[in-house]
Amino acid sequence: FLKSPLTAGIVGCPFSGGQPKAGVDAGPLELIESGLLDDIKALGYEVDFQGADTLAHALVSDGTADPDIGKLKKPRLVSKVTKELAERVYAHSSKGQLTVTLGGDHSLAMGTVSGTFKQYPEAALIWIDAHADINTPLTTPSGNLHGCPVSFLLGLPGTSKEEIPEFGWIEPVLKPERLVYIGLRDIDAGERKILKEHNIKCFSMFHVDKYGIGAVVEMALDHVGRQRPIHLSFDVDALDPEVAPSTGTAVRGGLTFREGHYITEAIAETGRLVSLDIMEINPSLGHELSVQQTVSIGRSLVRCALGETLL
Ligand code: HAR
Ligand code: MN
Ligand code: MN
Ligand code: MN
Repeated sequence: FLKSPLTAGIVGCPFSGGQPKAGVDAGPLELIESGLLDDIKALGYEVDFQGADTLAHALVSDGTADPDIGKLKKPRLVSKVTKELAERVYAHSSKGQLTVTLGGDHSLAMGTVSGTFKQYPEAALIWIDAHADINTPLTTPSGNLHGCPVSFLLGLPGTSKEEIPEFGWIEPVLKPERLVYIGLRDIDAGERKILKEHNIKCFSMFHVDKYGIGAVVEMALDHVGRQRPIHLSFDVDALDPEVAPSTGTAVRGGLTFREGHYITEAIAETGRLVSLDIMEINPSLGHELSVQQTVSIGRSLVRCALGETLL
């Protein structure tokens, strides 16, 4: 799917508006400053980098008020930023580049997945997370849009143009059978119902323990189909908080360092990765060592997804 010379299109998204904690918007710059671009070049990729703050202009408030819509918080801001992001991701994808989006909170996936699937309508979405992020405007307990992106991409009840015109630009590009989760362990009641109703494949931490990460990734790839382009959306809170502490909604009992990296390596091995998100690194949470450790993991996940450990 990708054109040679292999080019990584890097999109930095300093955005925190999909959740309440400040600091997650500093994730992209920390990743870049830690040397991520040189890492990627060293792997043999050309780098097309638009700046750690690619979307910064979209973040500047134009003065319009952004009151809640139902429970949803900052809906217009999230919509505006993710719409812009979708265009950026599509611009990279349509040039045959492997797009790497650095978040920012996970509401950004509304944009990344929309942009990727515009170029690759038959793609599969592999979502690595402690959370399912599949709440709808009707089920969200918090109103935080980083808990909702998948429902918009699937076009679930409550997300249609008629019901919420503010997000009318999002097309329901995703089919439930092309979506698979790994790492889940904190699911809301409404989400559980949605996952069951739509028969969405979920490998929770129970399954990772039961079958081992190697088998889980094989089953995940078999489920979505082996020939499809892959969008990998990686929320670092999928990792255990002892491994990646600097994130806004840490949940105990997550993926080990190796399990997290194994996932990215196995996806790299397929040769079908077209888009990667690294989300929810919050450099303002935890002590300096925790932050360094978390940023460093974000960076090595990108390297592994781009093939570093394939010989
Ligand atoms: N399910 C909860 C909600 O909707 C929390 C999920 C958001 N946390 C994340 N996303 N970091 O993966 O509010
Ligand atoms: Mn998430
Ligand atoms: Mn999460
Ligand atoms: Mn929860």
